[in-house]
Amino acid sequence: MKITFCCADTEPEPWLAGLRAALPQAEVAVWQPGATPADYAVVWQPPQQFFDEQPQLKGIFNIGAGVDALLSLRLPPQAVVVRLEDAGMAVQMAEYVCQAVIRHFRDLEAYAADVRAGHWTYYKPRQRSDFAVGVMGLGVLGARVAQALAHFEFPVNGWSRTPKLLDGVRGFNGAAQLDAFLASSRVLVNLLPLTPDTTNILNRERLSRLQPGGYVINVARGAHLVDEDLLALLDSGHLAGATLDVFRAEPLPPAHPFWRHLNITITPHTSARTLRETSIAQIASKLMGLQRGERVAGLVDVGRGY
Ligand code: NDP
Ligand code: OXD
Repeated sequence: MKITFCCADTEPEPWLAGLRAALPQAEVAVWQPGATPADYAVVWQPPQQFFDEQPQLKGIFNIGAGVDALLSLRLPPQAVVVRLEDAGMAVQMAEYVCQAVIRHFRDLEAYAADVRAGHWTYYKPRQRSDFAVGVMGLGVLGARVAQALAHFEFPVNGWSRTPKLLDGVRGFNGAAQLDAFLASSRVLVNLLPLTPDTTNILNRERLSRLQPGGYVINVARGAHLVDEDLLALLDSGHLAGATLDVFRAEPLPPAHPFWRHLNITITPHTSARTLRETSIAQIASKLMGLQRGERVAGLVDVGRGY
């Protein structure tokens, strides 16, 4: 069995060593143009040429949860696409989102600025009941985030395509319930996959429906958010701020206004990192399952887009 590895921005050697250790029966090599055909591919944002040269692939393993970049390519039609499910990302996402919600709710940014200026100041505590958090996307990551927020006793709303029952989370689903979900939320957390249905979903019309003083946390994909609509709603005062981890262009271009906006906190697409060892163990286990002819978890529905 041959495995080809083609991952942008990823040091290949530790991955190759880990894959060889987990799958000793496999030949694992970094893809080069013109390389001999492989059975399986381990990829992150490969070029189209990679698939054009490998029409025989049986399975494609994406070393991330989101498959939007992969599905924008022409893939061999018979190959199954398998994504990472959690693999250590859910707890990271819960940490990141909870800290962003809590930093805003507890005015920690303002306290830090005051302390830097040598001021000993108090702000009036906010009411938790006024801080309903809406989580868009209740999949592997969104469900974990929603439950972590519920443990901090925030009122939590969740929105998904199909109905979901999660403890401590008021569920909304489908396009028909989106407005009600937004109107019930003050803080909005985006954990949707990027698909034709969700591109630009965080636009002026939708964000205006959040409760006044709304706060946006985008940890999914930059193309979910219409940047200028967010800026306009911050300027108008309808939104109080945003924490953004993902952007339409990454790295965020130096002239982009998000860099300098006082009410926007940015991080460089780091809210939930791919953890190599956990990911290799998951890929190896699913690959062996496929070899045995089993139906493995985490298969991407290419038509649906996630
Ligand atoms: P999942 O596929 O497990 O979950 C997706 C969720 O979105 C599901 O609940 C699904 O609904 C819902 N959904 C999809 N389309 C729609 C729609 N049109 N309307 C309403 N709900 C919809 O994904 P993950 O939780 O694993 O990951 C989510 C995203 O997080 C990834 O696609 C990726 O873009 C991003 N991500 C970002 C990272 C970062 O570092 N910033 C790291 C990892 C992931 P249903 O349950 O009904 O199918
Ligand atoms: C992912 C990501 O999709 O890191 O896993 O963005």
